[in-house]
Amino acid sequence: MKSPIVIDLAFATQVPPGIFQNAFPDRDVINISDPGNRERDLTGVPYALIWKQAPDFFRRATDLKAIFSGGAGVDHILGAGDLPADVPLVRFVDPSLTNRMSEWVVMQCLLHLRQHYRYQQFQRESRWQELPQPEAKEATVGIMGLGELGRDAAYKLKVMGFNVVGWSRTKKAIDGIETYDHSGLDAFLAQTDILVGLLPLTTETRGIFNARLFAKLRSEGPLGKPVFINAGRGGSQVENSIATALKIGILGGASLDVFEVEPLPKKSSLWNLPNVFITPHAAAVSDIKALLAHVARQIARFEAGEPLQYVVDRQRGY
Ligand code: NDP
Ligand code: OXD
Repeated sequence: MKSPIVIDLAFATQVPPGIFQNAFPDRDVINISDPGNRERDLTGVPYALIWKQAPDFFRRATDLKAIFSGGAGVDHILGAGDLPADVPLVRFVDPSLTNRMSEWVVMQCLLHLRQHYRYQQFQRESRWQELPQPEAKEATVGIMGLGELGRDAAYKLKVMGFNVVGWSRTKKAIDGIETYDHSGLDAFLAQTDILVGLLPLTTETRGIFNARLFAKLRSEGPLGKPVFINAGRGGSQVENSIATALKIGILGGASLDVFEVEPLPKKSSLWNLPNVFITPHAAAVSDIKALLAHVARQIARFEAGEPLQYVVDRQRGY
């Protein structure tokens, strides 16, 4: 048998039985969500696949050689005080995740472009009424975060006809898309009608989507007022500012998949504001088969002495 792997995925209770062992047929697989494994000794286990792991996880798994995140984001792991400093942390990058995210982003942009919220209201009132419908090319979508997800969303929005601009920490060259680096934020915002957040949560991005930023978006574009869409992390947005901006007309609408506190508390005013679409952190869920195949591939590379892919830069925080 090869070295064992411990799995502590918050969503493990919903996966089909046997799927973990099938993915690693030649290893002992310790699934923490199995009642028999709750107290298992994890010393000597070199690999961990985790998503919202137990608070004592790193105190128990003291001999890790590689840690795999169950998702693309790693803020949930980097925030653990007892995370071992020198163990590589690998995030999940896969077309199954990227495609799902782009589907969600394109759908939200189209819902706002085509005023779907109002048409749904009209339908409930059995009201036959047309609204002005700008074409995608008249609207500029600004994407904050041009990584694996942001770049794919940019291409697909472009295919739909949107004018797309992008902003990232370091300057990117993407065909047909005007890009800005960190210093170009204001110029980027000034032409953005639909702002899409696909940023990781770091000390730099925490609270970045706030009243000051919303006030810099293009205010008289084809949608009337700018729209804010976020599927990165809720910690990057200030929800009071979003609600206020919607109420006073700085923003004309929003689509939110991520929240400061999840699940979004029932008392949040965001649930009931007009032209707001809310999804429960479901824009791009990790496909379990694809995730396990990715981890198996990375372990095979590691054991063959090849470099791991998608290793998180701890300094940058993503
Ligand atoms: P990547 O690491 O590939 O890309 C991150 C992008 O953000 C890069 O372009 C990076 O810039 C940019 N960035 C980071 N920090 C800053 C900063 N301070 N200022 C400007 N730009 C910055 O991540 P992914 O695209 O794979 O994923 C992005 C995030 O999406 C994840 O971290 C996760 O939080 C979220 N996510 C949400 C899901 C959901 O279902 N809602 C599903 C999957 C992911 P640069 O290119 O210069 O490094
Ligand atoms: C992720 C997520 O980071 O689902 O993959 O949020």
